[in-house]
Amino acid sequence: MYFCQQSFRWYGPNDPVSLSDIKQTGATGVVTALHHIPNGEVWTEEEIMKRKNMIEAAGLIWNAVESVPVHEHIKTRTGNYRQYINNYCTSLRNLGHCGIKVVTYNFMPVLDWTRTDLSYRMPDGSRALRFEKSAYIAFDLFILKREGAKEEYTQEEIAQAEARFRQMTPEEVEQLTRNMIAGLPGAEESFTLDEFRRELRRYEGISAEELRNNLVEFLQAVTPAAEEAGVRLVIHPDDPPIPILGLPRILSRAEDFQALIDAVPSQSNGLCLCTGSLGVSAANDMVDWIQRFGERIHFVHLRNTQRTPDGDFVETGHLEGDTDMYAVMEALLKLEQERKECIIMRPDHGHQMIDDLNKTTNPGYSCLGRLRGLAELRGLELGIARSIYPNN
Ligand code: DNO
Repeated sequence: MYFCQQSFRWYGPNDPVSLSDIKQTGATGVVTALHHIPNGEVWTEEEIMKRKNMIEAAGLIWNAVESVPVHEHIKTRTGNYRQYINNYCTSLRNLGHCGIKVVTYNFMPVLDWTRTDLSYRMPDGSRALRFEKSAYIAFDLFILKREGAKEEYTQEEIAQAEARFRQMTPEEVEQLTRNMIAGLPGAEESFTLDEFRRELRRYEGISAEELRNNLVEFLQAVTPAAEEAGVRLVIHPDDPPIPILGLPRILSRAEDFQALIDAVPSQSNGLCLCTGSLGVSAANDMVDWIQRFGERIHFVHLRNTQRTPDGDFVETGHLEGDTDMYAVMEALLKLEQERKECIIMRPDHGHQMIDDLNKTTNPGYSCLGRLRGLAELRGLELGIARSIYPNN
């Protein structure tokens, strides 16, 4: 019987969650990155092995990289992008040699992932991440003051955002600004407002079409190295799957991923199925994605969200929310039996709860919330497995 490879994300030696904490969650795999290496530079075998040995000394396995970041010059095909692509190939070869065979990346311009509130109080007293549309539009129009932004919203949206902005204290404005652009964990860059405006300018005139072409050219250049090294690249979808600050978005819908595999059929062109990111859009049916793209899915982030009719969403518990986690887990288990392969899975995000409420934690990546998520998911998996495959 093939089960998910239960894993936990680790931000490296500076993570307040230690490897021994992770060992106690029941996870067997660790998902990490060499966050100290600047974007675009080569990950040497020496640095990779240092990290790998550290993880193995704790009785765990480094099973996926999340992420080898794609330099902005590659996304925009400007500046030193050729050199960065070569470096990317070298990093993939080095990872492959060291036995790390799944590499996550994303192609979201400037921002990796976006929320307006990192400490939203849930009814049970825990804290969750949330995206509030009016606060987001207020940031765009009245804090960032992005040129041309007004044309992208309806009169009603603008009026609501204005009312929301008027209610904010200066501290709330500062907090919102920080949440939006100061870099959430995993995003390797953080910006001041002026730097951020400069970054946005890089994308002026770059349409979604052009960004997609740049992604295809990137993949055409790196998949041969990945194949040779036995590495499967998995793209992380847009989080959230809606246009952000006028930037082009190219991985929000099933058609987007279909277009990508049509353009670059290499088996190393895979998907990181993130149910929390994709599930924000009602158009994305996660079971359908699993059935449709099953052979390309090499890494799964399980997380849940609850949408409101106004376009807000909050990160709920893993088994609550709009995504039917039972159906997702059942589809995944069936896929694993068909493929005769265990797929790497991690509980994505979790609430800040219990003792973690008094600690400084990486938003979304405190220990206890994710431990709860993992415990629920592994119980769900075992329950489904026993009921549909009673003889195993
Ligand atoms: C957020 C994560 C992202 C993800 C990257 C992958 O919690 O899902 O930071 O790691 O987008 O490249």
